[in-house]
Amino acid sequence: MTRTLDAAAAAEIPPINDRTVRTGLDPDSLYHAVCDYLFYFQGRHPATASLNDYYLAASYAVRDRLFQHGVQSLDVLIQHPEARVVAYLSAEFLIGPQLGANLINLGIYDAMRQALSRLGISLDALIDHEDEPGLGNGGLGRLAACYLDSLATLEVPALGYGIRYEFGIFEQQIRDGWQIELTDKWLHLGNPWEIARPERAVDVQFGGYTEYYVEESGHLRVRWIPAEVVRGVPHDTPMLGYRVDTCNLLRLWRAQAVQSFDFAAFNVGRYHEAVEHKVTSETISKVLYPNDESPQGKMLRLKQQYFFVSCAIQDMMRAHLKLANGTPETFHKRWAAQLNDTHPAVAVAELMRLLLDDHGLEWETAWEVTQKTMGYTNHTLLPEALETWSVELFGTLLPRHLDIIYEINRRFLEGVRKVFPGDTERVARMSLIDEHGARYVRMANLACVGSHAINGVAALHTELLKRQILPDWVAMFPEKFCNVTNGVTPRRFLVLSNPGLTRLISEHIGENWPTHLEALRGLEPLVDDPEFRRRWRAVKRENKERLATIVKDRTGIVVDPDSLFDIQVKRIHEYKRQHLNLLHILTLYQRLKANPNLDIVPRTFVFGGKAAPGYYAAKLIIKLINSVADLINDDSEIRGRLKIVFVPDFNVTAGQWIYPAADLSEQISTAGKEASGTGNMKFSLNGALTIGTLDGANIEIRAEVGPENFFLFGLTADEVRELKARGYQPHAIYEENAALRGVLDLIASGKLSSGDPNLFRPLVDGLIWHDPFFLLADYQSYIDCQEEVSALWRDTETWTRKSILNVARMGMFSSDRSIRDYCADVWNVRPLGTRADDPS
Ligand code: 26Q
Repeated sequence: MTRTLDAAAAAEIPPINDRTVRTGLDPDSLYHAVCDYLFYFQGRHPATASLNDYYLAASYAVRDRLFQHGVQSLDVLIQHPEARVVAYLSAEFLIGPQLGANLINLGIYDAMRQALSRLGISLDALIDHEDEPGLGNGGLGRLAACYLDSLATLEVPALGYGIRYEFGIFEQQIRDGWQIELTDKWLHLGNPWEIARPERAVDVQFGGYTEYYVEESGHLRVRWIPAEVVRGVPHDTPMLGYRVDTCNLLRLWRAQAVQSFDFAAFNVGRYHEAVEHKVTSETISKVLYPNDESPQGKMLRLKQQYFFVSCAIQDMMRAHLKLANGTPETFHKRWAAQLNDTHPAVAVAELMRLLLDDHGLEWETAWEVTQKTMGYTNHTLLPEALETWSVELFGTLLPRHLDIIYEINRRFLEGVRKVFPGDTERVARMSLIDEHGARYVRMANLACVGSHAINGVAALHTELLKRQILPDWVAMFPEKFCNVTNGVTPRRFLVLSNPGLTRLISEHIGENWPTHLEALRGLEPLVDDPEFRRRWRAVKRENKERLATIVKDRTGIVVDPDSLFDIQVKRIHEYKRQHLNLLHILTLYQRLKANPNLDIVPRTFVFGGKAAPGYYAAKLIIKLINSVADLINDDSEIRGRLKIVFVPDFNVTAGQWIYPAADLSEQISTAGKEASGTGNMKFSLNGALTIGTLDGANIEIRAEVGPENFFLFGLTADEVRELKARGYQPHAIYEENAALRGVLDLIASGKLSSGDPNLFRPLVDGLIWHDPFFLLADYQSYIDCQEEVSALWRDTETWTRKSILNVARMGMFSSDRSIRDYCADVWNVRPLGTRADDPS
């Protein structure tokens, strides 16, 4: 790293932008590159190589071209020690399959297709073969991945830091209508995209106790004597931007025992004990916790959080001191760290510890550096999702950090008391420690106090965050708050996944729109062109046929591509109200049973999503979806006019063929509960119309596409609050609304659950007597709105116009816009292009 080459040796190094068999982008170079890998790296002959062999060979060939850019980007960073680098700290990165996305970003999709066809191999087959790394639960993890794509595309130097889980999110299967979880084995055929960097490993300490000692200089210092040390080994995955030279890194840490073997124990025959330490150390990066939104206070989860945060901060400090010749006092000038929710919030205490204990800074200086480094993004309004850790557990695992948190708290609360004298309740609310009964460390408060910026993920969410969750913090630090509405990458969620629409769009408005998504506005005048509308429908039709084929393969259910594809895919949660969707389906069913010749719009209802394994109510909703499917799909009286499909194992890959095939996007959460949503953006970007509540980013989507192009229903967040305050009585609605009563009675009757007539009773009783997510309150409004959907569907031309306008007006939901907002409002960083020709 610090070695210097003499001038002659340096002159001999081939230029990194050389085009050779390892780097050429034409079909011929790619063909030779794939063959080289097959022969010399994998030891295979093309004639006998398996699909996996070809997948690996093509991926390695692509990876060479990524590394070429990666080395260049690193060089640019070394040349610019003054540049600020973003560290995106996240317990989850749901990056999706890499081969197709990298080919798109490199601009060699067609070249690779041609290269492979010379070998008789279909590129599509290789792309479909890739198992995605499921290193996240849902929205938060996928957002982190979209942001890495945009950071590189905007040529902002950045690293993603997280955990290399050996087992990501479980694979979902459906048996007898119930969700079954199988372990994810994403690594079983090898991962060609990552490269391990054992030489950059760092050690992480746990447990033990702290000691005070006096330095030679007379300063009182603290020493942490840990009980356990675990090694973190970084595994790097290159993250290339779209058609640029910037290639950033996703650096994920794997836990490794410092000592693989205890010889003392082995030699006396205690074989199990000899490897026990190795096993427990390495458990840290074994498995992703599959529950989003309702954290449990498990020691292992806190170990995971501290493990990757400590690895990241140490790695950043090392780079700062060595590569950039920096000092600990200037850490914040080099690094902007973003906390993706509270999961990495212990970074505040870890950076303080490094600065105080390892580098000897004074408290005030260390605190200033820390605050200037950190930004905190909140992703939830659900009170049960706010992370806390019992003080006892926290202190057992991280004794030094607990001391530091106490000291941060002492100084901070002193400040609060000065600003609000006598307001002891406020002090109790803002304290980093919850002292109502058992004591807990409040991670959101730690993140707030340790950051210079706090943001929500959609306009409404930021407003509610300020009003409901953090009003005390707004009163004290109004300048810290800002909104950054989420976005999605149009490269993966349009260019890669919807090639038909991509071609049609580019034919009319040119090819710049994937990085200048506002340019989609250029489609607006085309709504008046009947031929364009016809072609628009032809693309959608093709995408629906593709989905119909996959649905048939996976579930055996035959669906009609001419029907309205009405789709809800997302994690299963009561607040997301998949069961409200079911109430609509059953309402249509009962209408048809009462009047078999009723003229209704044929619909295919598609559901997908995972339930947290311990969340019974969510699992029961999955069972109910499948029971409704069984009841309706084969009912001869329905004559195929309603079809219900639950697509198992919804993930990034499945999303890529589902979003392009949707006519209607279901975004029906209880207003005030969904922080933002990002699936809503992916659907709309692919030409689906949305039926939705005024929740999360739906509000901004509706404002952008125009209220006339969005199906709105339901109570607003304020109305929900008022109704709750007045005393909500769902039972009264049940009594008054005959159709609703009919549907709920049907569910409770046992007709949907022949094996167990009482199966769905708790669900129905919950709705009639409690209904915490206001399904009954929104039922009629939803049904009426769905009537409008059906009426509009019959007017094909008007529907198509609205579909085009949705796409044309999605510009603001590119994650490029989100990243520009973060750069300007949170990180104060500017792009550091390897090509300085495109300042936008
Ligand atoms: C925390 C502690 C212990 C175990 C698990 C967790 C945990 C894990 C994942 C808590 C929450 C999550 C994920 C939350 C999430 O995905 N939130 C979603 O974030 C999206 C991106 O901002 C938003 O669009 C969604 O509205 C929000 O629900």
